[in-house]
Amino acid sequence: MSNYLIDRLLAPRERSEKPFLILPDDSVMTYREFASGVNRVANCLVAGGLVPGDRVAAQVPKTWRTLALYLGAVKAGGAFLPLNGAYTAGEVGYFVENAEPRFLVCDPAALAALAPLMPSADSVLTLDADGGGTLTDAADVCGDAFNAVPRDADDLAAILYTSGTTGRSKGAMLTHDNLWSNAEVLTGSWRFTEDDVLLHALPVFHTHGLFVASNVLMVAGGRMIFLPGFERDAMIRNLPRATSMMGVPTFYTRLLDDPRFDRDLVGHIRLFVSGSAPLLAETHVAFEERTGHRILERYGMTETGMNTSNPYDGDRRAGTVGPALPGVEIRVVDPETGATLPAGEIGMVQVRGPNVFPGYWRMPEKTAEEFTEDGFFITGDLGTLSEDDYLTIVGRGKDLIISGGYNVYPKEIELVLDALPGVGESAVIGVPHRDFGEGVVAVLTGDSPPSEEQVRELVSDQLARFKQPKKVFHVDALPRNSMGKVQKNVLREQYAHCFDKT
Ligand code: MLC
Ligand code: AMP
Repeated sequence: MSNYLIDRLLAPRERSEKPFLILPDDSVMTYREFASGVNRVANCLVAGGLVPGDRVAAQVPKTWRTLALYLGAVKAGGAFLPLNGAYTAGEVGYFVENAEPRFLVCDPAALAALAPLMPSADSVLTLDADGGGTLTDAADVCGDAFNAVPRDADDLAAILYTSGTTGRSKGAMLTHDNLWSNAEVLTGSWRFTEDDVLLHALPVFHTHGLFVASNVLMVAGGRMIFLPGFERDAMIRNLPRATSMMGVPTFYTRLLDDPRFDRDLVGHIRLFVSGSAPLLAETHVAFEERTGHRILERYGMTETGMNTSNPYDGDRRAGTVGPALPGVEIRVVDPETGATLPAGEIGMVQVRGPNVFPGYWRMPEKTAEEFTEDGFFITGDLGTLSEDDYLTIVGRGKDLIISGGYNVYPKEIELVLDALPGVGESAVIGVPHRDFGEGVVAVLTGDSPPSEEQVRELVSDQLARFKQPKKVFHVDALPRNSMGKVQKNVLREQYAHCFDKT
């Protein structure tokens, strides 16, 4: 047995002198140099006691070393567990308690707050925005050769946490083959080759930036302009030397807002991909008018990787997410009966394929609830298939807000708000936001509910900034239906324009 993912993703290029990463200071890192970095990390983790199956959690800034940590952990037989840098120590505490990682790698600035979460000082390492820290110190004195620890197609390669409708986050377990099969299919479907240069400005703690973007470029043998995040001037500066870009819709609306973003700037680009949140058809149209490019929209999830994609050749239809990718099955069913619906009817989207995860970490009941008997994953998204199998996502059966590509589950926020002094009850909704697609809004009842500013202050230890309500409203009572359920649709309508001037 070999290491399934590493053998396919990295091993073929381990000795290649071709460029892999163009770093923020414009220096170039070859595949060989990167693979050496991966090996040093793997050696360092094993020397520190990592055994196959152990988790390696990381809440670190985005640098090439973050990618090396991901693959170093996998090559050493472990599972990578990346965490959003915006999470508070309280939020990280839950993930650590739930996943029991062997190592937690964090920004040195967060060390004092996070170290107490781990059982011993030697299980905490640091990595900063310049690539320095105790992980780097330890890795740099390790050898740059490492025999990959054997791992099978069905072994765990990563755990990515997604919030749940009940407020408790669930760790989606992703296997070597989940990651490999999806990367291989996407590379072919989107025609990535070693001539490609991807402008990479997404975070690498989510499926989109970590697996879709980085894995695909490795499969193709292409290179990435690896930026620490989305910053408009850096995007404008780098677009002319890229052949492709992947982004959430906010990337596209922000670029369109910049007069420098025009046809000439993107003359060298062959492909723009959008996903993680709905791209408005009007953005698609405005983008084509400005640049001559039709954005290729695709649809995926943490639990499944990518499920559907508009075609590379052929009709990229605005407002749709395209047909199922090769090897992936999509069906739309009646949420009540489970019966497959004919084309044109709206129902629950279900997916099956090698990309679909085996389940949630240590939550067999939750896993069972979200799969059908014949092995389809119930996505929680509502959609409809056309006669020629293009999927359109029309809404969500799950109570979820997607803000700038980050998921926010209202229940998690409501549990925190309900516990604040002066609050009777709360309802959290997502309403249209020009920049983030949806913005988080809280509606509170109670004798003397806290103001918007007070809410942000009071929840700052418990909720990452992107989850905090950007607007807070006070009402005497929440609207309810005859069953006593809060009518969020009424609230969404009532506050639909509250961000219009933002
Ligand atoms: C930042 N802020 C956000 C936010 N991002 N608020 C709501 N939603 C967001 N997404 C807040 C900050 O807390 C801060 O608040 C203020 O906005 C400015 O912060 P910033 O750091 O300057 O923002 P910026 O760097 O511009 O970030 C915006 C962004 C970023 C859109 C570039 O959010 C981003 O990179 N999103 C991509 C998410 C992603 O990769 N999703 C993929 C999930 S995978 P304050 O109050 O402090 O001023 C997935 C599967 C699939 O879904 O299909 O791909
Ligand atoms: P996550 O849990 O972060 O992986 O988010 C997955 C969710 O993002 C999906 O269930 C969809 O609701 C949403 N999503 C991803 N891509 C798209 C898209 N292209 N259009 C609409 N929604 C999308």
